Amino acid sequence: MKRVLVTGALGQIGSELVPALRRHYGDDVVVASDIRLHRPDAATDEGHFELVDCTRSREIDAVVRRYDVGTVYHLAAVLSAVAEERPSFAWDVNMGGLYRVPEVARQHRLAVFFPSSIGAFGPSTPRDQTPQVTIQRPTTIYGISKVTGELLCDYSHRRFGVDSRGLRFPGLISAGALPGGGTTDYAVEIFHQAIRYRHYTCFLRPDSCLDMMYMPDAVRAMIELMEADPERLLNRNAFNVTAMSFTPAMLADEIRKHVPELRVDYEVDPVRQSIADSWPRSLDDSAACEEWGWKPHYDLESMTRDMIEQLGRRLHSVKQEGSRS
Ligand code: NAD
Ligand code: AKB
Repeated sequence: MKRVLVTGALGQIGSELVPALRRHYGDDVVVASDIRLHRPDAATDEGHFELVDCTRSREIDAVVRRYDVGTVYHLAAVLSAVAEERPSFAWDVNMGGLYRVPEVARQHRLAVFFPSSIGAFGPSTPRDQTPQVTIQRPTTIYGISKVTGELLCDYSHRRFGVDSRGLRFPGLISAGALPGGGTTDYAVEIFHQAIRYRHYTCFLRPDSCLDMMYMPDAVRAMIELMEADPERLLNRNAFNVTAMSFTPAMLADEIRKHVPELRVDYEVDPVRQSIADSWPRSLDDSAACEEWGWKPHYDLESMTRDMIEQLGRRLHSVKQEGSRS
Protein backbone atom coordinates (compact mmCIF):
# COMPACT_ATOMS: atom_id res chain seq x y z
CA MET A 1 0.00 0.00 0.00
CA LYS A 2 1.19 3.53 -0.77
CA ARG A 3 1.92 5.63 2.30
CA VAL A 4 -0.23 8.33 3.93
CA LEU A 5 1.37 11.70 4.76
CA VAL A 6 -0.12 13.98 7.44
CA THR A 7 0.98 17.65 7.54
CA GLY A 8 0.56 19.64 10.78
CA ALA A 9 0.52 16.27 12.57
CA LEU A 10 1.39 17.59 16.04
CA GLY A 11 -1.75 19.74 16.30
CA GLN A 12 -5.10 19.00 17.93
CA ILE A 13 -6.43 16.87 15.05
CA GLY A 14 -3.15 15.30 13.90
CA SER A 15 -2.34 14.03 17.43
CA GLU A 16 -5.43 11.82 17.20
CA LEU A 17 -5.61 11.21 13.45
CA VAL A 18 -2.05 9.81 13.18
CA PRO A 19 -2.52 7.06 15.83
CA ALA A 20 -5.94 6.23 14.30
CA LEU A 21 -4.44 5.92 10.79
CA ARG A 22 -1.63 3.75 12.20
CA ARG A 23 -4.15 1.45 13.88
CA HIS A 24 -6.19 1.33 10.65
CA TYR A 25 -3.43 0.86 8.01
CA GLY A 26 -0.35 -0.18 10.06
CA ASP A 27 2.51 1.84 11.65
CA ASP A 28 4.76 1.73 8.60
CA VAL A 29 2.12 3.20 6.26
CA VAL A 30 1.76 6.56 8.02
CA VAL A 31 4.25 9.46 7.86
CA ALA A 32 3.58 12.22 10.38
CA SER A 33 5.08 15.65 9.64
CA ASP A 34 5.08 19.14 11.13
CA ILE A 35 7.10 22.34 11.00
CA ARG A 36 8.10 21.90 14.63
CA LEU A 37 10.06 19.16 16.30
CA HIS A 38 8.43 16.06 17.55
CA ARG A 39 7.37 16.33 21.19
CA PRO A 40 8.82 13.42 23.20
CA ASP A 41 5.43 12.84 24.92
CA ALA A 42 3.35 12.88 21.73
CA ALA A 43 1.16 9.98 20.66
CA THR A 44 2.72 10.38 17.20
CA ASP A 45 6.03 9.02 18.62
CA GLU A 46 5.63 5.58 17.06
CA GLY A 47 6.54 5.41 13.36
CA HIS A 48 7.83 7.79 10.70
CA PHE A 49 8.14 11.51 11.47
CA GLU A 50 9.57 14.24 9.20
CA LEU A 51 10.03 17.98 9.54
CA VAL A 52 8.09 19.51 6.64
CA ASP A 53 7.11 23.13 6.06
CA CYS A 54 3.91 22.87 4.02
CA THR A 55 4.63 26.19 2.29
CA ARG A 56 7.77 24.70 0.64
CA SER A 57 6.99 22.54 -2.39
CA ARG A 58 10.48 21.04 -2.36
CA GLU A 59 10.08 19.71 1.19
CA ILE A 60 6.65 18.20 0.47
CA ASP A 61 7.90 16.75 -2.80
CA ALA A 62 10.98 15.18 -1.16
CA VAL A 63 8.93 13.39 1.50
CA VAL A 64 6.35 12.23 -1.06
CA ARG A 65 9.14 10.69 -3.17
CA ARG A 66 11.13 9.24 -0.23
CA TYR A 67 8.12 7.43 1.28
CA ASP A 68 6.12 6.65 -1.90
CA VAL A 69 3.12 8.60 -0.60
CA GLY A 70 -0.34 8.07 -2.14
CA THR A 71 -2.55 10.24 0.10
CA VAL A 72 -2.00 13.52 2.00
CA TYR A 73 -4.09 14.72 4.92
CA HIS A 74 -3.19 18.42 4.78
CA LEU A 75 -3.91 19.66 8.33
CA ALA A 76 -1.25 22.39 8.74
CA ALA A 77 -2.88 25.81 9.22
CA VAL A 78 -3.20 28.78 11.55
CA LEU A 79 -6.59 28.80 13.36
CA SER A 80 -9.16 31.62 13.50
CA ALA A 81 -8.22 33.60 16.63
CA VAL A 82 -4.44 33.53 16.00
CA ALA A 83 -5.11 34.34 12.33
CA GLU A 84 -7.03 37.52 13.30
CA GLU A 85 -4.05 38.56 15.48
CA ARG A 86 -1.51 37.78 12.74
CA PRO A 87 -3.32 37.99 9.34
CA SER A 88 -0.20 38.18 7.21
CA PHE A 89 1.38 35.13 8.88
CA ALA A 90 -1.95 33.25 8.60
CA TRP A 91 -2.17 34.09 4.90
CA ASP A 92 1.37 32.81 4.27
CA VAL A 93 0.82 29.50 6.08
CA ASN A 94 -2.79 28.78 5.10
CA MET A 95 -2.65 29.94 1.50
CA GLY A 96 0.97 28.85 0.94
CA GLY A 97 0.16 25.25 1.92
CA LEU A 98 -3.15 25.26 0.11
CA TYR A 99 -1.63 26.04 -3.24
CA ARG A 100 1.41 23.80 -2.92
CA VAL A 101 -0.15 20.60 -1.56
CA PRO A 102 -2.69 20.16 -4.43
CA GLU A 103 0.09 21.06 -6.86
CA VAL A 104 2.38 18.30 -5.54
CA ALA A 105 -0.70 16.04 -5.53
CA ARG A 106 -1.26 16.80 -9.22
CA GLN A 107 2.35 15.94 -10.09
CA HIS A 108 2.38 12.65 -8.14
CA ARG A 109 -1.33 11.76 -8.59
CA LEU A 110 -2.00 11.80 -4.84
CA ALA A 111 -5.36 11.88 -3.07
CA VAL A 112 -5.77 14.94 -0.79
CA PHE A 113 -7.86 15.50 2.34
CA PHE A 114 -8.55 19.17 3.14
CA PRO A 115 -10.15 20.23 6.46
CA SER A 116 -12.43 23.19 5.92
CA SER A 117 -14.43 24.71 8.76
CA ILE A 118 -17.63 26.42 9.84
CA GLY A 119 -15.29 29.42 9.49
CA ALA A 120 -15.87 29.19 5.72
CA PHE A 121 -19.28 30.79 6.36
CA GLY A 122 -20.03 34.37 7.37
CA PRO A 123 -22.72 36.67 8.76
CA SER A 124 -24.78 36.60 5.55
CA THR A 125 -25.00 32.76 5.64
CA PRO A 126 -28.14 31.22 7.22
CA ARG A 127 -26.97 30.34 10.76
CA ASP A 128 -29.36 27.48 11.51
CA GLN A 129 -29.24 24.24 9.53
CA THR A 130 -26.71 25.94 7.23
CA PRO A 131 -27.18 24.29 3.80
CA GLN A 132 -24.42 22.39 1.99
CA VAL A 133 -24.46 24.96 -0.83
CA THR A 134 -25.12 28.50 0.37
CA ILE A 135 -23.68 32.02 0.68
CA GLN A 136 -19.99 31.96 1.71
CA ARG A 137 -18.81 35.50 2.50
CA PRO A 138 -16.61 35.01 5.63
CA THR A 139 -15.36 38.12 7.43
CA THR A 140 -12.15 36.58 8.86
CA ILE A 141 -8.79 35.91 7.20
CA TYR A 142 -9.14 32.29 8.40
CA GLY A 143 -12.52 31.98 6.65
CA ILE A 144 -11.17 33.52 3.46
CA SER A 145 -8.39 30.91 3.43
CA LYS A 146 -10.91 28.11 4.03
CA VAL A 147 -13.22 29.16 1.17
CA THR A 148 -10.19 29.52 -1.11
CA GLY A 149 -9.00 26.06 -0.04
CA GLU A 150 -12.38 24.54 -0.89
CA LEU A 151 -12.33 26.22 -4.31
CA LEU A 152 -8.70 25.28 -5.05
CA CYS A 153 -9.30 21.64 -4.12
CA ASP A 154 -12.42 21.52 -6.32
CA TYR A 155 -10.43 23.19 -9.11
CA SER A 156 -7.60 20.64 -8.85
CA HIS A 157 -10.20 17.85 -9.06
CA ARG A 158 -12.12 19.28 -12.02
CA ARG A 159 -9.10 20.56 -13.97
CA PHE A 160 -6.46 17.89 -13.22
CA GLY A 161 -8.40 14.93 -11.81
CA VAL A 162 -6.80 15.20 -8.32
CA ASP A 163 -8.84 13.09 -5.90
CA SER A 164 -9.40 15.93 -3.39
CA ARG A 165 -12.04 15.59 -0.66
CA GLY A 166 -12.85 17.77 2.33
CA LEU A 167 -15.02 18.30 5.40
CA ARG A 168 -16.36 21.50 6.93
CA PHE A 169 -15.61 20.74 10.56
CA PRO A 170 -17.42 22.44 13.41
CA GLY A 171 -15.49 23.19 16.65
CA LEU A 172 -13.66 20.01 17.69
CA ILE A 173 -13.45 18.79 21.28
CA SER A 174 -10.69 16.39 22.30
CA ALA A 175 -8.87 15.06 25.34
CA GLY A 176 -5.45 14.89 23.62
CA ALA A 177 -3.40 17.86 22.37
CA LEU A 178 -4.76 21.27 23.36
CA PRO A 179 -6.41 23.35 20.60
CA GLY A 180 -4.16 25.68 18.62
CA GLY A 181 -5.79 29.13 18.92
CA GLY A 182 -9.35 28.97 17.61
CA THR A 183 -12.69 30.53 18.54
CA THR A 184 -14.17 27.22 19.72
CA ASP A 185 -11.21 26.44 22.06
CA TYR A 186 -13.33 27.32 25.12
CA ALA A 187 -15.16 23.99 24.71
CA VAL A 188 -11.89 22.11 25.41
CA GLU A 189 -10.36 24.49 27.96
CA ILE A 190 -13.46 24.34 30.19
CA PHE A 191 -12.94 20.59 30.76
CA HIS A 192 -9.29 20.99 31.81
CA GLN A 193 -10.12 23.89 34.15
CA ALA A 194 -13.19 22.13 35.58
CA ILE A 195 -11.18 19.03 36.50
CA ARG A 196 -8.16 20.90 37.89
CA TYR A 197 -9.62 24.04 39.47
CA ARG A 198 -13.46 23.74 39.45
CA HIS A 199 -13.45 27.18 37.82
CA TYR A 200 -13.33 28.53 34.25
CA THR A 201 -13.39 32.03 32.78
CA CYS A 202 -15.04 31.83 29.36
CA PHE A 203 -14.18 34.25 26.53
CA LEU A 204 -17.55 33.81 24.75
CA ARG A 205 -21.01 34.90 25.98
CA PRO A 206 -22.99 32.18 27.81
CA ASP A 207 -25.60 32.13 25.00
CA SER A 208 -23.17 31.78 22.02
CA CYS A 209 -24.48 28.74 20.20
CA LEU A 210 -22.05 26.96 17.86
CA ASP A 211 -21.86 23.69 15.98
CA MET A 212 -19.49 21.15 17.63
CA MET A 213 -18.12 17.60 17.28
CA TYR A 214 -16.14 15.14 19.42
CA MET A 215 -12.72 14.18 17.97
CA PRO A 216 -13.37 10.40 17.64
CA ASP A 217 -16.26 11.25 15.27
CA ALA A 218 -14.08 13.76 13.37
CA VAL A 219 -11.24 11.25 12.88
CA ARG A 220 -13.68 8.55 11.75
CA ALA A 221 -15.31 11.03 9.33
CA MET A 222 -11.94 11.83 7.69
CA ILE A 223 -11.03 8.18 7.15
CA GLU A 224 -14.55 7.22 5.98
CA LEU A 225 -14.67 10.10 3.49
CA MET A 226 -11.25 9.21 2.04
CA GLU A 227 -12.35 5.56 1.69
CA ALA A 228 -15.76 6.43 0.16
CA ASP A 229 -16.68 5.28 -3.34
CA PRO A 230 -15.81 8.26 -5.62
CA GLU A 231 -18.75 7.42 -7.87
CA ARG A 232 -21.13 8.37 -5.04
CA LEU A 233 -19.56 11.80 -4.33
CA LEU A 234 -21.53 14.61 -5.94
CA ASN A 235 -19.90 17.13 -3.60
CA ARG A 236 -16.20 17.10 -2.75
CA ASN A 237 -14.88 20.27 -1.13
CA ALA A 238 -16.22 20.36 1.33
CA PHE A 239 -18.98 18.37 3.06
CA ASN A 240 -20.90 19.83 6.00
CA VAL A 241 -20.60 17.45 8.98
CA THR A 242 -22.12 17.95 12.40
CA ALA A 243 -22.79 16.17 15.67
CA MET A 244 -24.17 18.64 18.26
CA SER A 245 -24.87 22.34 18.90
CA PHE A 246 -24.52 24.00 22.31
CA THR A 247 -23.74 27.22 24.17
CA PRO A 248 -21.10 27.69 26.93
CA ALA A 249 -23.97 27.72 29.48
CA MET A 250 -25.34 24.39 28.18
CA LEU A 251 -21.86 22.81 28.23
CA ALA A 252 -21.21 24.07 31.79
CA ASP A 253 -24.54 22.55 32.94
CA GLU A 254 -23.62 19.21 31.36
CA ILE A 255 -20.14 19.22 33.01
CA ARG A 256 -21.77 20.04 36.39
CA LYS A 257 -23.49 16.63 36.26
CA HIS A 258 -19.93 15.25 36.83
CA VAL A 259 -18.25 18.23 38.56
CA PRO A 260 -21.08 19.87 40.57
CA GLU A 261 -18.80 22.57 42.08
CA LEU A 262 -17.86 24.01 38.65
CA ARG A 263 -18.12 27.83 38.60
CA VAL A 264 -17.98 29.69 35.26
CA ASP A 265 -17.32 33.43 34.83
CA TYR A 266 -17.61 35.27 31.54
CA GLU A 267 -15.04 37.81 30.32
CA VAL A 268 -15.99 38.29 26.69
CA ASP A 269 -13.20 38.73 24.16
CA PRO A 270 -14.71 41.03 21.47
CA VAL A 271 -12.62 39.56 18.62
CA ARG A 272 -13.48 35.92 19.27
CA GLN A 273 -17.10 36.83 20.11
CA SER A 274 -17.57 38.60 16.79
CA ILE A 275 -16.08 35.58 14.97
CA ALA A 276 -18.47 33.24 16.84
CA ASP A 277 -21.42 35.52 16.01
CA SER A 278 -20.62 35.15 12.29
CA TRP A 279 -20.50 31.31 12.33
CA PRO A 280 -23.31 28.72 11.97
CA ARG A 281 -25.19 27.50 15.03
CA SER A 282 -25.95 24.21 13.26
CA LEU A 283 -25.15 22.59 9.90
CA ASP A 284 -27.29 20.57 7.51
CA ASP A 285 -25.17 17.43 6.93
CA SER A 286 -27.65 15.57 4.69
CA ALA A 287 -25.27 15.52 1.68
CA ALA A 288 -22.60 13.74 3.79
CA CYS A 289 -25.22 11.29 5.11
CA GLU A 290 -26.52 10.48 1.62
CA GLU A 291 -23.25 10.41 -0.34
CA TRP A 292 -20.95 8.48 2.02
CA GLY A 293 -23.07 7.39 4.99
CA TRP A 294 -21.92 9.94 7.60
CA LYS A 295 -23.42 9.47 11.07
CA PRO A 296 -22.08 10.93 14.36
CA HIS A 297 -21.78 8.63 17.40
CA TYR A 298 -21.39 11.26 20.17
CA ASP A 299 -23.88 13.88 21.42
CA LEU A 300 -23.37 16.48 24.19
CA GLU A 301 -24.09 14.01 26.98
CA SER A 302 -21.90 11.11 25.77
CA MET A 303 -19.06 13.44 24.68
CA THR A 304 -19.01 15.14 28.12
CA ARG A 305 -18.99 11.80 29.98
CA ASP A 306 -16.11 10.50 27.84
CA MET A 307 -14.06 13.74 28.14
CA ILE A 308 -14.37 13.70 31.95
CA GLU A 309 -13.31 10.03 32.08
CA GLN A 310 -10.35 10.52 29.72
CA LEU A 311 -9.03 13.67 31.40
CA GLY A 312 -9.66 12.27 34.90
CA ARG A 313 -7.59 9.16 34.03
CA ARG A 314 -4.76 11.31 32.61
CA LEU A 315 -4.65 13.57 35.66
CA HIS A 316 -4.62 10.53 37.94
CA SER A 317 -1.67 8.92 36.11
CA VAL A 318 0.27 12.24 36.10
CA LYS A 319 -0.27 12.49 39.89
CA GLN A 320 0.86 8.87 40.39
CA GLU A 321 4.01 9.43 38.32
CA GLY A 322 4.69 12.64 40.29
CA SER A 323 4.42 10.83 43.61
CA ARG A 324 6.76 8.01 42.41
CA SER A 325 9.55 10.40 41.31
P1 NAD B 1 -3.54 23.10 15.32
O1 NAD B 1 -3.32 24.56 15.37
O2 NAD B 1 -3.78 22.36 16.59
O3 NAD B 1 -2.32 22.39 14.58
C1 NAD B 1 -1.78 22.90 13.39
C2 NAD B 1 -0.41 22.30 13.21
O4 NAD B 1 0.15 22.84 12.01
C3 NAD B 1 0.56 22.63 14.35
O5 NAD B 1 1.12 21.45 14.88
C4 NAD B 1 1.62 23.51 13.68
O6 NAD B 1 2.92 23.31 14.20
C5 NAD B 1 1.53 23.05 12.23
N1 NAD B 1 2.02 24.05 11.29
C6 NAD B 1 1.90 25.40 11.32
N2 NAD B 1 2.53 25.96 10.28
C7 NAD B 1 3.04 24.94 9.53
C8 NAD B 1 3.79 24.88 8.31
N3 NAD B 1 4.15 25.98 7.65
N4 NAD B 1 4.14 23.66 7.85
C9 NAD B 1 3.79 22.53 8.52
N5 NAD B 1 3.11 22.52 9.68
C10 NAD B 1 2.73 23.73 10.17
O7 NAD B 1 -4.74 22.84 14.29
P2 NAD B 1 -5.81 21.65 14.31
O8 NAD B 1 -6.88 22.02 15.26
O9 NAD B 1 -5.12 20.34 14.44
O10 NAD B 1 -6.43 21.83 12.86
C11 NAD B 1 -5.94 21.14 11.74
C12 NAD B 1 -6.72 21.60 10.52
O11 NAD B 1 -8.12 21.39 10.73
C13 NAD B 1 -6.58 23.10 10.20
O12 NAD B 1 -6.58 23.26 8.81
C14 NAD B 1 -7.82 23.71 10.80
O13 NAD B 1 -8.19 24.89 10.13
C15 NAD B 1 -8.84 22.61 10.55
N6 NAD B 1 -9.96 22.67 11.47
C16 NAD B 1 -9.78 22.49 12.81
C17 NAD B 1 -10.87 22.59 13.66
C18 NAD B 1 -10.72 22.40 15.15
O14 NAD B 1 -11.68 22.63 15.89
N7 NAD B 1 -9.56 21.94 15.64
C19 NAD B 1 -12.14 22.85 13.15
C20 NAD B 1 -12.28 23.06 11.79
C21 NAD B 1 -11.19 22.94 10.93
C1 AKB C 1 -11.44 27.63 15.18
O1 AKB C 1 -12.17 27.99 16.14
O2 AKB C 1 -10.71 28.40 14.54
C2 AKB C 1 -11.54 26.20 14.73
C3 AKB C 1 -12.57 26.04 13.67
C4 AKB C 1 -13.98 25.82 14.02
O3 AKB C 1 -12.24 26.13 12.51
N1 AKB C 1 -11.82 25.39 15.89
